[in-house]
Parts: sequence; C-alpha cells; structure tokens
Amino acid sequence: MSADTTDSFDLNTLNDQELTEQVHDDLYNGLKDEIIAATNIFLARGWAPAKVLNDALVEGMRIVGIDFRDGILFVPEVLLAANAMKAGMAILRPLLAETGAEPIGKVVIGTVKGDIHDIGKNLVSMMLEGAGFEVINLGINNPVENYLAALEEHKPDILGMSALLTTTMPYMKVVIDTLKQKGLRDKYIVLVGGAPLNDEFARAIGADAYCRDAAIAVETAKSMIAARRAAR
Ligand code: B1M
Repeated sequence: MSADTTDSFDLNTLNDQELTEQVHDDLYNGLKDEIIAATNIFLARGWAPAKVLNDALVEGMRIVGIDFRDGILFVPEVLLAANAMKAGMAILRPLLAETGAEPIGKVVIGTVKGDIHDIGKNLVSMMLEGAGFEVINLGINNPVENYLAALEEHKPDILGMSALLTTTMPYMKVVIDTLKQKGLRDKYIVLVGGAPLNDEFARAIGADAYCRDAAIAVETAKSMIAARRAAR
C-alpha cells in the first residue's frame, strides 16, 4: 500500500473534517496502514503534530476506550486499534519532541516480580499513550529495584503496577512499602491493576486506585493528575 492511499479510495480526496472522522473509524477498525497514511496527509497539509495527535488519534482512541469499557469492543480489537495508534504515534513522537509539546503526564508501569503476564499491561500502556501520556513500560517480572530506578530516572507523575497471579499481587505492597520507607510514597500517584485485584486490595496495600481495565486506567490517571495539579 502506498503512503497516501487505501484499497478503496484515496484519503487525500477527503477534506480535513472528513479525514478526521475517517481516522476515528480507521482506528476503531485497527487499520494501521490507513492511520499512517492519514497522519502523513495531515502533516503535509500543515497540521501541527499536536493537533493531529489530539483531534485525530487521541479522539479516535477515546471512542475505542469507551466502547471497550462498555463491552462493545473486545481485547483483540482494542489491541489492533492500539497498534494502529502506535504507528501514527511513531510518526508524531519525534515531531512532538521538536515542538516541545508537553505530554499530559508521565507514567512508569510494569508487571511485578514473578509475573510474566503483559498483555493487559501493554494494552494499558498503549491506551495511556493514546490519551497523550508519556509511558515508560518496564516490561515484566520487575523487582522493587527496577521501579525505584525508573522513578528516579524518569520522575513520573504515576507509578502503575500490574499483576495477574494471586501469588504475585502481594508484591505490589512490597513496592509501596519500600516507597514509604524511603519517604517517596507521596511523590507519586500509585495505580494498580490486574484480573485478581479489586478496590479493597488496592486500599489495603496503600495504592491510590485500582483500575479494572485500560479505559478506567486512562480516566483514573487523567482525573488524579488533574486533582493533584489543582491541589498544588
Ligand atoms: Co496465565 N494465568 N499463567 N498465562 N493467564 C492466568 C492469569 C490465570 C487466571 C489462568 C487460569 O488459571 N484461569 C491463572 C492465574 C490463577 C491465579 O493466580 N489465581 C494463570 C496461571 C496460573 C499462569 C501460570 C502459573 C501457568 C503455569 O505455568 N502453570 C503461568 C504463570 C507464569 C508467571 O507469570 N510466572 C502463566 C502463564 C501464562 C502465559 C505465558 C501462557 C500467558 C501470558 C502471555 C503474556 O501475557 N504475554 C498467560 C495468559 C494469556 C493468561 C490468561 C489466559 C489471559 C491473561 C490476559 O492476557 N488477559 C489468564 C486468564 C484470564 O485472565 N482470563 C491467565 C487479557 C488482558 C487484556 O486482561 O491482563 O486482566 P488483563 O488486563 C486488563 C485489566 O486487568 C487491567 O487492564 C487490562 C486491560 O483491560 N490491568 C491494569 C492489567 N494490568 C493493569 C495495570 C494497571 C491498570 C490496569 O496499572 C495502572
């Protein structure tokens, strides 16, 4: 496929509004090549990278997130959408860095020690990126030292942890307790997620919130950052 056409029609023939709506549809349908083509067309038309990101891609992923939350879209479709989004982001990321557009917040996220499940955590990472966050994804099987090193290096707003096993979820408390011991706990919003967790567990270990799914993770991250900034 060429950089600016689809199988059915030339995206270049659409006006800006139509192309924006087309991007929302194409993201929803996980059409990576079309997202790459449309992103390049917007840039060629002189759109600022941040406008392409917010009006076309982020808005498209917002719609995906809502339908995922409401059970209209399922994991495979969201992964495809997130993958298409990532392809557009890959074009925009260096341009955004040049123009100095600020991400809406920074997140360090990883699956805890002893746990190699990463599909859900990666989905959360991609959805957060789609919402305009800068995400440092630490991968799987992270001991507390990895989290501490990443917090020190990247100075995020949010620490996210994922666990899919009942045997590994208690490790989240090890990380939070270590942050407390080092006097670092209040510097970060701590969000946790993973199928075996719940609100009560998150409260018991001293996290700020449990996120049932990726859409809720994005909403929680946005609202907690906004609240923290307002409080300051
Ligand atoms: Co595993 N596994 N697995 N597994 N596995 C489960 C979790 C299990 C429930 C299956 C079962 O028995 N029914 C079970 C756990 C039982 C328990 O602890 N109570 C289990 C087991 C036992 C194991 C092994 C021990 C099996 C073995 O070797 N005997 C082993 C463990 C290895 C280890 O980690 N040390 C193991 C291995 C594997 C595979 C490698 C084969 C593979 C993982 C591949 C990978 O991730 N790259 C795997 C898989 C795929 C699963 C199931 C089938 C699917 C998990 C998944 O990806 N779900 C799972 C059964 C199940 O959950 N139905 C199972 C889709 C994903 C999108 O959802 O991860 O829940 P989820 O993420 C959601 C939310 O939870 C939330 O948002 C996500 C998106 O909406 N979320 C967050 C997740 N992390 C978040 C972090 C946040 C916020 C939200 O931070 C802010």
